[in-house]
Amino acid sequence: MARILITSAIPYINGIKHLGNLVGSQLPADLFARYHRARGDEVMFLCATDEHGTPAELAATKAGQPVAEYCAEMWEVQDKLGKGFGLSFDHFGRSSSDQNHKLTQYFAGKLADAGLIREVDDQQMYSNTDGRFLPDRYVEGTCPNCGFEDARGDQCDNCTKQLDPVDLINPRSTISGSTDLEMRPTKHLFLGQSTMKDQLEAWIDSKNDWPILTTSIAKKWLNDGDGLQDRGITRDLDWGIPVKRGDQDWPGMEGKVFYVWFDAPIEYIACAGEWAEANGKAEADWQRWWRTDKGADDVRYVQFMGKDNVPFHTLSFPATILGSGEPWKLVDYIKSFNYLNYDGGQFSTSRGRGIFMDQALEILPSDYWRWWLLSHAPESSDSEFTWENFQQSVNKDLADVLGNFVSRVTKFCRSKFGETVPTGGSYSEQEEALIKELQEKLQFYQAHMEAIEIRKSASYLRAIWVAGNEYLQSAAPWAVYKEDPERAAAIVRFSLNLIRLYAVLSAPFIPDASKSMLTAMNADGAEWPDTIEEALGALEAGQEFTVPENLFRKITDDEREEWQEKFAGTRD
Ligand code: B3M
Ligand code: ZN
Repeated sequence: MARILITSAIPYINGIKHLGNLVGSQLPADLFARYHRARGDEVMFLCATDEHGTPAELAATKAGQPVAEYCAEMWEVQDKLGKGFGLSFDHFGRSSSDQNHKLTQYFAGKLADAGLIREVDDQQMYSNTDGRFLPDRYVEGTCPNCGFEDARGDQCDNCTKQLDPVDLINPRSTISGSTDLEMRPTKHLFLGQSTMKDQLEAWIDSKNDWPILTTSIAKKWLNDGDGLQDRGITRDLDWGIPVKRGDQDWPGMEGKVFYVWFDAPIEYIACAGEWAEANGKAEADWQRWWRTDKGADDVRYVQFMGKDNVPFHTLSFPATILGSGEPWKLVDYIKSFNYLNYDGGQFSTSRGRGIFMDQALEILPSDYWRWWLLSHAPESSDSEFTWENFQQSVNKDLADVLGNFVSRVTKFCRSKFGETVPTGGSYSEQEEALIKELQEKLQFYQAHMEAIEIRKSASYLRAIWVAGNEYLQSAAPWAVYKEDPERAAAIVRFSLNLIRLYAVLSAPFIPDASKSMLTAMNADGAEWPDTIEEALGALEAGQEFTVPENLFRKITDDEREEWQEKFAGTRD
């Protein structure tokens, strides 16, 4: 039994996430977690809300709420939507937790002890109109790297370059729009990641199995311009984790907080502490996932994220971990994603463009979305959501192939043999051939799931469904029944077993439909098959089953047009 630690990038608290966010981290991480649990591995799957920094403050101001209250409410909303999409986190934490406050301050203390933190008399952007410093997203302007005009002070969304507000061309305040900005002196802490360049580069070079998307972004910023730059890890903001050195005050840093990108990845660790507290576990129970001196040496740690988050996870966070000089678990594999676009443009939270998690669940159950999103995951390039493609995939894969198979088999059996697995007859070379075919496909399906090749996994799962449909079509028990009811009984028995098999294999992608199939087959708790042959003998003659409700319905052309129109504009 392997032990697998899985984290999804923690979504900013500033509003409901769109489907592009979902498919770039939380959903594929959930697929991987469900798969490994089904294979009998011990899994710890963690996610949380990212509650600090300018995104939280700006959103709270817009909502007219105190930021702490805004975050508490939005955590509830995101938690509920995550559950609605079947995201099976072991814990959904908050980066504002006590655990993260303590651990972030602890890491800062360790890094300072190691001589990796410098106090810098810095210049920061100050807005005369707003009467305050403007860190990170409080400033927007033109990206010096690619010329994108709406680059944010912390990062360019277009080219992923990490920025400082001072780098922007034609900077403006996002609070007031004012361009009456000046540089004012202020003191900040800088993490000396430049001194760790060689160590980081050697570590990244040792990861020759990582996706090219991950390593290419890491290498790009590792060797950008003058190489890896030291990063400011504190900010002049009210909301956040107060700057401390362990539990000691940090003279000169009063009233300042850590930079959100310093504390957010530390929340991956703190979240395990929150999990322990919420479940009455001991410190050792979470440390065995995170400390290599406390049992985490045999853990495989996999992270999921969108490509814009890669620099922070390949460079900044490892610098924190390595720099601490302590035996914290480093990531083993980083699965990163390109962007999902929406109907000819980009999904956009700030412009409310696209489909958001709450809206998606209002129109269709989560399995429909999970299937489409995962089977179209933007792995090797950006991909695009269109309503035509969504309608086509749902109607074909889910309704015509899988749903129709289940419905035909169970309804035919009920009408001819009743709601029990029929007795009699024997299997022929048709069944043997299918067993062989499915055994091969299963091997590929498993191999792609292990390798986190999501589209390929989906296409093998689809092929497994299709093979059953083709078998049913050619075995044609409804035709055979007239001449040879015993043989028809054998075909139906075999097909009912296929439903049980499909339920098990499909569960990571479409957990709700899988549950319905298992319940209908009276097979709750069915386990991942060792061999197809064995699995297809699990339901024995005489066992009762029920005909499930239609698993999937088709999306009509009228609905497609209606939704296309409804989601053409922007939400408020
Ligand atoms: N909250 C960015 C995002 O939601 C950021 C990820 C943090 S992961 C430690 O895309
Ligand atoms: Zn740029």
